[in-house]
Amino acid sequence: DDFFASVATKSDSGALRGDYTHADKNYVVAQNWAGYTPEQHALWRRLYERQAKLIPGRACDVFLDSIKTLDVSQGIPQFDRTTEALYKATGWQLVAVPGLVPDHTFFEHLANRRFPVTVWLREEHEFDYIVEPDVFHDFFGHVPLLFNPIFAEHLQEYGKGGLKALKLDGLAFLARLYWYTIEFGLIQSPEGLRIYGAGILSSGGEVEYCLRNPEPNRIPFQLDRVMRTLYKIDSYQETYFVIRDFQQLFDDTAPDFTALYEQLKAQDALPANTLLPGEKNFLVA
Ligand code: HBI
Ligand code: FE
Repeated sequence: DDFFASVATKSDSGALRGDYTHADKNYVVAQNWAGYTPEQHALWRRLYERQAKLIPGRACDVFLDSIKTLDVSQGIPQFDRTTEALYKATGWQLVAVPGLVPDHTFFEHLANRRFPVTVWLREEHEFDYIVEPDVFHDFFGHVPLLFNPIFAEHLQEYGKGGLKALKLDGLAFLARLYWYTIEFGLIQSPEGLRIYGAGILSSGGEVEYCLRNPEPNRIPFQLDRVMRTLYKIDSYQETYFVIRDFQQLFDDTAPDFTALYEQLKAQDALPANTLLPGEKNFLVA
């Protein structure tokens, strides 16, 4: 269907990884945890160890507390076991998926507090960089923050917003919001800027780059500015947006976006490296 055609053009290989033949109508599959090889668990451990060395003093406290509690350093986690703890904490469940799923399906899951987690793990040669989300990106990057009640609430609202955006032809704007927060967001802390974006937290090089390199912009989160700003999918970000706290993310994205989408459709998108006159640019520590 058009989903596979659209994603096939997006992904380099011209086809989707993952086995979609057993997926149900919500693209959910069995995780088949027993099917992972010792080599795959070893690769997970090496990915985990790489990130565990990088995140102290850089990831936000919510992430650091949650990843410790999750206790998944020894191998690829069993999603159902995590769901038991997660459901008690914030009412979210993990659902195993073969890989990228159609936008509508993705939003439908989020709107019902189900987070889709890819079942396959990258190959050895993708240790440093991978195009599509794999189980390490989805689980290590995204799952820890789902234990935070405010963030969990926001992500469900984001899912509901996605279903509305599809009807309003606002998906491109909403994807930028997702990109610059859930995937590449920074957050203020008393000790300085910290990371909450999954795309950064699951990557080897961007953890250091996003906080320390003088090159990229780091500007305060402002919804319309984020939704106007283009992003890079195959290099480090040229701009990071900084929230004060998760309450701000929830509050600022709570209103209906219909009028904002109409306003944005009448404006030019901004290049990823834009810094507008008067905009505050956080200095690197
Ligand atoms: N599917 N499994 C999966 N994971 C994602 O993060 C994902 C997706 N489908 C669509 C999508 N993300 C993005 O296009 C959203 O912004 C809609
Ligand atoms: Fe992601």
